[in-house]
Amino acid sequence: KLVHRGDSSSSRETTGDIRRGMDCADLKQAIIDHINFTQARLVSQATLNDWYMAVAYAVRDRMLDDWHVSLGHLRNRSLKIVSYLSAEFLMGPHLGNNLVNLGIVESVRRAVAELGQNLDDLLRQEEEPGLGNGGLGRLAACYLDSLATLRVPAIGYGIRYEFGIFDQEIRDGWQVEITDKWLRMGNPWEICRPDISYLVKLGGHTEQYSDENDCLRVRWVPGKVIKGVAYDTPVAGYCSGVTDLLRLWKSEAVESFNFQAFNLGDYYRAVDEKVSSETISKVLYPNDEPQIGKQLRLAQQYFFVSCSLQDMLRIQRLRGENIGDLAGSFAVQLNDTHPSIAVAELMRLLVDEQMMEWEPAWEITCNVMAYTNHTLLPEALEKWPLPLFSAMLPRHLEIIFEINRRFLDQVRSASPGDDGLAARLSIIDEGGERYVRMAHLASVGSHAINGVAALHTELLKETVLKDFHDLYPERFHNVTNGVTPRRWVLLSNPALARLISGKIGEGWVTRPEELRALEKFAGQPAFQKSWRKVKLENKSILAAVIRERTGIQVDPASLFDVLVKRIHEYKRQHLKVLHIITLFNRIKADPKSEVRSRTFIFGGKAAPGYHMAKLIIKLITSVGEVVNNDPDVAGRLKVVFFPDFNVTNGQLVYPAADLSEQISTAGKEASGTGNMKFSLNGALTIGTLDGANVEIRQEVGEENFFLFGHTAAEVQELKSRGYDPRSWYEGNAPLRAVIDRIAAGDFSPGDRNLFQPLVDQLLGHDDYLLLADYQAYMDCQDRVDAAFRDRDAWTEMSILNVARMGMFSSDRAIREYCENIWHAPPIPGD
Ligand code: BZD
Repeated sequence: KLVHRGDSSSSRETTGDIRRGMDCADLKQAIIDHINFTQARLVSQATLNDWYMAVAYAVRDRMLDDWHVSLGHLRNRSLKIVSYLSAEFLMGPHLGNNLVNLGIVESVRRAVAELGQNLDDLLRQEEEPGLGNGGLGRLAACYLDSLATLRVPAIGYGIRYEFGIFDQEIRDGWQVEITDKWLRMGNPWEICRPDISYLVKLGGHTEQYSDENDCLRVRWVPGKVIKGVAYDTPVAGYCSGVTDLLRLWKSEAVESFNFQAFNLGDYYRAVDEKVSSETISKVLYPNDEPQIGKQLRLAQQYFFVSCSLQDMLRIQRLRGENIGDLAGSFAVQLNDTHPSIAVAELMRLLVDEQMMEWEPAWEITCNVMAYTNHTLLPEALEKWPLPLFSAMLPRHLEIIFEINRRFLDQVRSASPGDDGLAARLSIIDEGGERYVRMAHLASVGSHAINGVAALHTELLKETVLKDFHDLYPERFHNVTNGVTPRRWVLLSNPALARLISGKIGEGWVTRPEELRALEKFAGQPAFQKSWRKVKLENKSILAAVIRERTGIQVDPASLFDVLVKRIHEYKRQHLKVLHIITLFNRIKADPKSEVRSRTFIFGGKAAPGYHMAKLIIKLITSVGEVVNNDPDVAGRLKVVFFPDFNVTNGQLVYPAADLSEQISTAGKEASGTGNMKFSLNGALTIGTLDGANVEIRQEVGEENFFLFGHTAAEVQELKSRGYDPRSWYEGNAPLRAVIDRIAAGDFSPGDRNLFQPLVDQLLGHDDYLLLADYQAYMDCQDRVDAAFRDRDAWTEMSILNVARMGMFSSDRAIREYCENIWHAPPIPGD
């Protein structure tokens, strides 16, 4: 008879000792067992991937005890569960992070070494789960890390895309998209839970009927039903003893649904049905703004929201609690409007399925939901054409009409006669073709609405959601974004982490305000020297990778000037190009002119349908081609486009930067989080007063930040006066020379028309005011050059940046959400 090895008699049931051992001998045995019994290989036959998988499983085993305990807390009625609903979780590679958070990097490194392998090789073997586009998805991942670290019971709910964000290759200077087959070699971190699955209806129509109390109710008769199956990934906190849950849904066909078709011999229709059901979670849309009104995208959103809410209702029952008390058990955070259909879906579940009355259901919904806005760009605000919406979600449209009717009644009675106001607030856009405005749905159905940086929240209140702010001022909050110092320093920059901890201890990892203690060493020559040494090593590592991936040789002693983020006109990668060409022109005019040695590193993906963004990539690589090979430049300037910027590559790039470029048009970047990762790794920032740059500059001190450009208010003012880019072009000789060079085909030999659309955009509209900020940017870059010449002063500024970045830890952000929005306390310590 088999005996359960663990302890199930005590209150703390465990898996037993056998797979928990953390010493070297235990780890070695565990790894070998997984090679033999999980990978089914002899050690002598094991591939690098087998070794990676075996180590991953051995580590995962060691996460399970904490996980079981943490999952047990989900049933603890005195604890509120945070449900973070997000269409994207950009987690980055798991192995390294889990080693860091479990505190077993060194013991696993040694065990692996004694088995004849190198841990770094195994870490490189992991294909990162790219289940997000950029900042928004990565923010969700940082927040899960902080939730677990702060011991808050939490579930991240999302979609298990079979294909994540595409891999980017650069061919002939252009971006080429390659499908991301991240599951090809298996995913050792996820656990499929076929027993946790829900049915999701789509399409069809609704019917009215009378229930047993003769109440009129509505039934949704779907055109199609699919199934969502849970795939769970443990998310370990940093030395916190808590492991939270990332639950991603995969869509499948309902076996019996189309039995009819099978029986009728219509086998092919049944097969089609299966394929189309599985399509829903097949691929991540690679659109980071503007919004695309694709039907499948709405199906994805509804699919994961419905599964997640049904799962929460199941957990509520497991807790032995009433559905009516849902708001005491769960705080649901809507990560942008992508999951905002949750407002209507929860109403449907409560009213149609739990047979609740409208008013109490609405009160629960509003108390449960909270909404984070991540963009002010009008073209990025989600809205769905009514015909598309009602064809897929007929019942939800009825519910939204009813929510809207009641809401607008209130508005009208508060402001009688103001029809304009009602039209502006309405969830339905009726000015022409009709749309459902998802930001309005989220705002009406949430008790809290937040922006992601101070400036962004203010602008949100003044512009996009002004009428909502006038109506519900108390709903508005600011929670400035943050990033986890575990992945973004401890894991990615171990040398810097060691240097810091050697000086001030390790407390900063969870209490980053302790970094302030570095201030007193900022001017100390010996410490500065060690600081520079770390940076130089990181730059050398990056230089080697750049060489390997692009063939370009760069000098680690040069200033590493880095701009990595999604490619978008508002982020102004092409303003950086104007700077490079300006320097190039100075050299061409006088080859002996003093131009400091710089390496310009770009990285980022362009949405596949965003032609201007793709052309900007081509411009960068084309300018690089000319500048890098020009004899007069003589290696002083190097331009690199680092292909396939993702979390893994970010971990290489941020620690190696001297200068962080945060140059978006003021008022356009909601927050930015790359800006924080750079500064936390000792890069100085050149930036506009946009997003979180404003607060970063406040924290690190204006003397340690290179500021330039028009403010958000000045941008508005310029535009309202009628901005004329051509006059800025004509009034500035160096600027004219730069644009003329692009237009003349100097970077596109044989094709003078190649960059014409870019030139036309700049001279004709220049929506993002590059020309208006050009001179200020050049002047500021000259100040950067001068500052970099004084190595000690630069190093001091770099140290002060790190010392003062504490507030940008995602732990601080999560504490604010917990206190001000979720009212969710941590699990009490053991
Ligand atoms: O969210 C970004 C903002 O642009 C940043 O300013 C901000 O720092 C981060 C986190 O708050 N937004 C996105 O990343 N948006 C997307 O990735 C996205 C994805 C799908 C559809 C629309 C937008």
